[in-house]
Amino acid sequence: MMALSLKSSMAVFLGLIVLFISAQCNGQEFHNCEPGWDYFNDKCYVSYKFPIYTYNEARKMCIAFGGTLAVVNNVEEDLYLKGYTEGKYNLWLGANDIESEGEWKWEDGTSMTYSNWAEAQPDDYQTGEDCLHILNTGSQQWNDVPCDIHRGYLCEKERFCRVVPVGVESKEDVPDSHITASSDWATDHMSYQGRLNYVGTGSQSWCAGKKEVGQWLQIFLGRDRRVTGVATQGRGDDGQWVTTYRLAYKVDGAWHYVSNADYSPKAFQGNSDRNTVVYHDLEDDAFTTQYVRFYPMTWHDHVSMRVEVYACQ
Ligand SMILES: [Ca+2]
Ligand SMILES: [Ca+2]
Ligand SMILES: [Ca+2]
Repeated sequence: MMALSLKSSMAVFLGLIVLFISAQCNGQEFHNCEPGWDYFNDKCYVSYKFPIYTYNEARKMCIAFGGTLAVVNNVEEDLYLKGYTEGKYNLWLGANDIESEGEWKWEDGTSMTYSNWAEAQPDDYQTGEDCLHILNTGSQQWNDVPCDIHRGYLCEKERFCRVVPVGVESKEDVPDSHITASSDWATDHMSYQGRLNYVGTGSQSWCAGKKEVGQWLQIFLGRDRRVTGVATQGRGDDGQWVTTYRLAYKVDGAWHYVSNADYSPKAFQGNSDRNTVVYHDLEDDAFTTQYVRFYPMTWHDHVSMRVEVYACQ
């Protein structure tokens, strides 16, 4: 009896672990590389081939893109990166020995465990050569060259984006003051009641003050976030919901719609009942912003909705 109960508690314990792990996995979604970036071995790469950047300028470009100059970790990656030279472009890679002559360090702070120097390199030739480029000729091996000459470059960045709700529902990073609207129906039908799954006092959703196109519900994210998805829901305590909407975001003071290929604003399918959550993965339409707006275009009975925004953690 003892043995059996021990065994069954073990089974429950293991079952819980499995549940926990699968919940963890279901809570994450992984995105591939952004448009313009190439995927290889779980990383994303982009190149700029024309020789107009110093090492430091190229370095800054890659950082601005959210990555670093390419850090070559192994022979597979090295072989892959050679392809970008096309046999004619010398490209910066992310390593230098600026700090201490002869001690090569990658841009991610790691020391150089894998290397593929061309014969007689690195030679710190003449006035000194402290930056690494991949040679366009021969076997496309590596050479140290002066950091202020002009080259193209290779950037690398992480592929994965762990998608999480920004906190409209949980209120964690989105206080009431971050949820605003073009208009509100009444003091108990406010924008901040537009949180996904809101069931508090007043209407169980934001209700616009006007049943008109042009109304919006805005979420201020508090900082730049890579927005990858949105979800909407109808009004919980009444038969009102938004059936289609547009999505806009602010960059450098200007609003942009998420658009179709012909630049017309994309129409997102909204809701068809009070409580079902309709989620949209933005995929290649993902954008980086601090402000997201939902613009209801069509609705059932009233412009009423609850929302969540999803972004890379
Ligand atoms: Ca790498
Ligand atoms: Ca050197
Ligand atoms: Ca050299």
